[in-house]
Amino acid sequence: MHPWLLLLLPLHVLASKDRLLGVSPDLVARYVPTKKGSAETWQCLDGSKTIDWSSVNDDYCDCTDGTDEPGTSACPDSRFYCVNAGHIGSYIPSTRVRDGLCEPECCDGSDEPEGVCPNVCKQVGEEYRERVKAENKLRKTGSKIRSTYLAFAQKEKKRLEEEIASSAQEISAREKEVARLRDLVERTESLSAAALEEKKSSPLYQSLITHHAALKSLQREHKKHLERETALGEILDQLRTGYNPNYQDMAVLEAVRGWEQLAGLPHINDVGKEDENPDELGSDESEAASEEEQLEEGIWSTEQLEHQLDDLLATDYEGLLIEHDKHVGAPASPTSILFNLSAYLPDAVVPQYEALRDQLVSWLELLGLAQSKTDTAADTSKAQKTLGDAEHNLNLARREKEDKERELSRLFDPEWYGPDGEWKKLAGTCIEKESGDYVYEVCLFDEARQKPLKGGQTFSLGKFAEWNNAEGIEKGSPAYYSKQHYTRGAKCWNGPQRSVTLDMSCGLENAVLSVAELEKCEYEFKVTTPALCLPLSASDIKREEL
Ligand code: MAN
Repeated sequence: MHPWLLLLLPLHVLASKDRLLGVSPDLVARYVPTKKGSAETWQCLDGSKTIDWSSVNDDYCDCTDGTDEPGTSACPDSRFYCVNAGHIGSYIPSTRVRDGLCEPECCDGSDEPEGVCPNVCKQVGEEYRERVKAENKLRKTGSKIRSTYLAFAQKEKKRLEEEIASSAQEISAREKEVARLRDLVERTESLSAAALEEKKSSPLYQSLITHHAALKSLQREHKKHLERETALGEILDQLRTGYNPNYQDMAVLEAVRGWEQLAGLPHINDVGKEDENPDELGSDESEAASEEEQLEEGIWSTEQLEHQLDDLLATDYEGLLIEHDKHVGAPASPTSILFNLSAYLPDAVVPQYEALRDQLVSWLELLGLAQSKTDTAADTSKAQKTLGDAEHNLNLARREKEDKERELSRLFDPEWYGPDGEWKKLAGTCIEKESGDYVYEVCLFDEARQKPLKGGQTFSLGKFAEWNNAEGIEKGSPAYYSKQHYTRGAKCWNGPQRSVTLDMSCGLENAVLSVAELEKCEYEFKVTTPALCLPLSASDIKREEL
């Protein structure tokens, strides 16, 4: 309450001015005694008790709610109101009343006995008003810049909406194109399959297939014979090592001798004697070598037959057929006559003829009545490539549209660019500050970095995560937008991942004022921005006056 308001109070109240010490202006009207004859009584504010008016502010706590002692420290948990005439009134806990200390909140010194604390409210009030004035001036100018941010958001909304609409059109055109190309690929593929079937009926291909079948049969028979030979060899080996020479059975002896000769084995009776006559062995070896078959050029050796025949039989004959076509030239297509005709025409009409021809061919191709002059396999892969490219472009257009939709949804989202989109203008704006051995940079809504001045690794200090997440902070309130958190930066050696908190306030420029590493790898940037310069309200302007 202004001091002159006291003049309006009834006389009996003025007389008991001390009773009103520490009472806030909104409660003054309730500190009035009730008169009954010469007695004056008063009721505690919670209505729990009626006491003598003289007991108010008598430094003894009577009321359970402590309201009888607004100007002393007698009741715990009560508040003392400093009038602070010339400045702004404020409360202090009553425990700080008459403790011999001058409270900065009580510039009038009313919490202490007269003469203890000087009344400095005039000077404090003037300084305060100057400060408020400067702050208001800053906000006034800053809010003009801020309003351009709001206008920017509106333009962005329009731009994004238009771009999304045109993206949607582009996507639908691309979808149709993809569908058309997919159909074309399917048709080309079936055409190409039919053409392949046709080519397969060529005598050369048929003969190749017959050769393949014969070779495969021979391979099977060959394998069978080899197995048979091995089995017979085992039988004869048993006979050779197990027969009784004393029986002089000539048929057995001849069979053994015959087998030994065929298999290149020494006679069983001579086994173990080779060491005594090394010369003989040497001559055997040279004989064996000289017996090596001399193969005609191109004829396969046993080795090759064993190891390469399977590969040969696994040949892709259809692939060969397509390759073969390329070597010998594609068969004449229904359109080929059109291509050869120009050679017979007078030079003057050739360009018009060629233009007409190309148009006609493309119509025929479109209608599926003609194949292009290149071969069908090449057509298929060309069509597939065109389809692949079209699908890729469609996906790109879809992704672009999704990005724009995401950006639009963030535009007026309180958790992103604010309810008025005031922060959108700053998305991606990079501001920096040199501090110590580093330049600290933050690209708003993106990432913060620590760049060493003397060379070395730049560390990410984190990516934009959220606005002020402290407990009790209301989403969308000015306090909410006073802090931004950037988290999950480069891991600190033996510590957490680096992170930054931007502590932001109204300023005419987007700037980093200072940087501090409050805890190891936890940084705080003091930042100013016009986005926080809210337009002045009537009460803000009033604060300048008193
Ligand atoms: C680097 C910088 C410092 C940080 C240390 C932690 O030197 O990122 O800010 O304190 O790493 O090891």
